[in-house]
Amino acid sequence: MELDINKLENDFQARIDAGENIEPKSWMPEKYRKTHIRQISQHGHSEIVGMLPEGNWITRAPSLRRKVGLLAKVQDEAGHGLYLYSAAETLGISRDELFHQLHTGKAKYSSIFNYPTLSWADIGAIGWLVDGAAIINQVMLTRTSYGPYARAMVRICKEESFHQRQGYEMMLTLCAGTPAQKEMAQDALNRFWWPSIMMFGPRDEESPHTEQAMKWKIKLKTNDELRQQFIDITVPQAEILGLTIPDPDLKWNEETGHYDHGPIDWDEFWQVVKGNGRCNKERLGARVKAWDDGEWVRDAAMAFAEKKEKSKEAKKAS
Ligand code: FAQ
Repeated sequence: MELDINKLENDFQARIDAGENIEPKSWMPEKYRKTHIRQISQHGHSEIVGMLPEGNWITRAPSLRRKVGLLAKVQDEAGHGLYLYSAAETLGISRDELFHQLHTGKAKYSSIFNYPTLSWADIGAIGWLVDGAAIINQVMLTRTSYGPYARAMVRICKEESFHQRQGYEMMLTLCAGTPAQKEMAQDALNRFWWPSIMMFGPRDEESPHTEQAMKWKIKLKTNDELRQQFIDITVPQAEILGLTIPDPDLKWNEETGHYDHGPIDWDEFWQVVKGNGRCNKERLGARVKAWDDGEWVRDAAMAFAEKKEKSKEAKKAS
């Protein structure tokens, strides 16, 4: 019997419109499957590459308490990467292929992780701003239409929210410290503000995927809507810290009920996305090295699993 593709597509869209989750064994258009592999894997890669800028400070954390907190945060990010890779695998792509795509530059990861972490205050700024931006994007994704992705996001959001508070508490401590500590916090904000608001992706009119993603309820809000939400929430937080957001055009707009902001340097964003940011080569190089160095561990694990399987079969046969 020939499958009526139009009917399948209409039924699929009707399920989405009715707010049903799509599960791995459900029929889905090939483009929906591919879009999810792209987005979920890029999200997973961001978590894994995102461990690098923070990992840079584990050995130099200023106290045992801060070191324990940072270690736990970086471990959480590894866990998020693993949930996300597992969710992507339900769409029929192997873990090896996912890594191959990252290592060859076919799959992207978030632009934000191509900026260097130059001082301890950057760790506070990443928790406050980068996790803060990630939560705004990810709370929406807990209601995305693909079941395994939506469920992974519920747990991830709880942990990200803790990370954001941890980062903000670091910033509060620095801002209540010596003038040099406050200056360090301001410098971190100066460097991480614009890259954080770029995390939400290109402007809506330059985002090729948004229209279809909204139709399929992969995205429930557009890049610009989420970016505005982040700015509106974060500006008062900066005021509490006594820090200045590095945007002279930033001002409250009574009419819209939102903050207006100055122009975003989209040329910088696309340069970073294309691989020309300050740390792109270093980040990718570190991941490729980790993969190569770990080859013997993967081989040993596979050999052990095969041996175990064979001895199970031999026992059954005897
Ligand atoms: N960086 O049409 P759109 C985290 C690409 S997790 C690099 O708008 P879409 C946790 C995009 O892929 C952070 N590339 O695309 C943490 C596409 O290129 P393609 C990651 C970007 O997919 C915290 C092209 O531009 N979060 O931070 C970026 O509808 C602290 C056109 O863009 C997620 O991945 C970018 N910023 O919307 C860890 C959330 N933006 O693929 C450690 C899930 C766009 O056609 C420490 N992802 N591009 O070659 C999403 O929500 C979406 O994929 C967007 C992009 C919103 C990122």
